[in-house]
Amino acid sequence: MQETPEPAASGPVMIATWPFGKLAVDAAAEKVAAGGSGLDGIEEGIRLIESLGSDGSVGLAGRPNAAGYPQLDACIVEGPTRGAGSVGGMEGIVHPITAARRVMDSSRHVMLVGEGARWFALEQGLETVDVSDLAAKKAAWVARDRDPEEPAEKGHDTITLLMLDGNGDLYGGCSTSGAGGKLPGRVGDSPILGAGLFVDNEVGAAGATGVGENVMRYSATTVIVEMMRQGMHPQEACEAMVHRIAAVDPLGYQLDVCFIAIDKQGRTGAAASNQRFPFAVGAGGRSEVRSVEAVERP
Ligand code: SD4
Repeated sequence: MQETPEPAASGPVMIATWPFGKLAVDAAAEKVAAGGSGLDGIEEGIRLIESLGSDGSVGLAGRPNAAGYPQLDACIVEGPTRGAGSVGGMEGIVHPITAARRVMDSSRHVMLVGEGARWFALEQGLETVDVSDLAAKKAAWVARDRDPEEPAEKGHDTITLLMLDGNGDLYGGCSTSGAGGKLPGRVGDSPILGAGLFVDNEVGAAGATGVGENVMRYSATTVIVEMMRQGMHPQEACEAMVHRIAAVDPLGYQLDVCFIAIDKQGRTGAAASNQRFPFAVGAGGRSEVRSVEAVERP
C-alpha cells in the first residue's frame, strides 16, 4: 500500500485533486480562518480554480465539447445538514460551484441540468458570459460530418476538494468542464452524487477525477466511503476501489481514474489506476502537493 503521510490534525484538513488543488486548499483555509463555514471554504476554493481556468480544464476556460464550446458540471455537499446541490451540462455561467450551492440553498431540488440550470443561475443573478455565439457553434457542428469517436481534444482535469473542518464536519465540492471533446449533452461523474463525489458526515468523503464513465458505472465514491465505514484507511479504500473496478472492467487497469478520500479522523488517501497522480493536502495552515504512482497491480 502506498502510504500518504498524515497532515497535522488542527483546523480544517483538506485534500484536493491535481497540483492546482493547492490553490483551492489555500483559498479555502483562508476563507475558514476569516470566519467562513466549511461550505464557504469549499465554494471559495473551487471558485478560484474556476476563475483561473486552472490548466484549461475547469470553468469556462475549460476544454470544449465536440461542438467547440464548454458545458460545465459541478456539485457541492454539506455533510452536517445532509445538503447537496448539483448542476450538469450548464453553459455560460462563470462559477458552476456557486450555481450548485444555490440549487442546494435556494431551490427544493438537488440537481439541475442544461438550459434549466443556466436559467436558474441567471435567475439567481450569477455571473454569465455572452453565449450568443453558441447557437452558431451548435449549428456548425450539426452541419459537419461529426464523429463522436474522434474527440476534438482529449484530456481531463477536475477540481475536487474535500474538507474535514475544525468541528469534525465534512464538506466536498467539485467542478469541471468534463472530458474534452465530449458529445454535447454528455454529463460526467462530477455532478453525480455518489459517482464523482460522496460525503457522509458520519464516516468520510471521497472524490474522483479522470474518465467519468469509468467512475459512474461503479458509484465509485459511494463505495469508497462504504469501505471506510467498514474500517478501511482512506488510502486503502481508494486503492481497493481501483482494484475492484479493474478486476471486472473490460478495460482492466486502463481506466484513467484517480480517487481522493478523507475520513472523520482527518486521515487522507489517494490512488490512481494507471498514471502518476499529483494531489494537494492542507492542514494546520500549511499545504503541499504530493503524488502517488499508479496502484501496484496484483
Ligand atoms: C468527467 N471526471 O467529466 C470528469 C473529468 C475529469 O480529470 O475529472 N478529468 O469525466
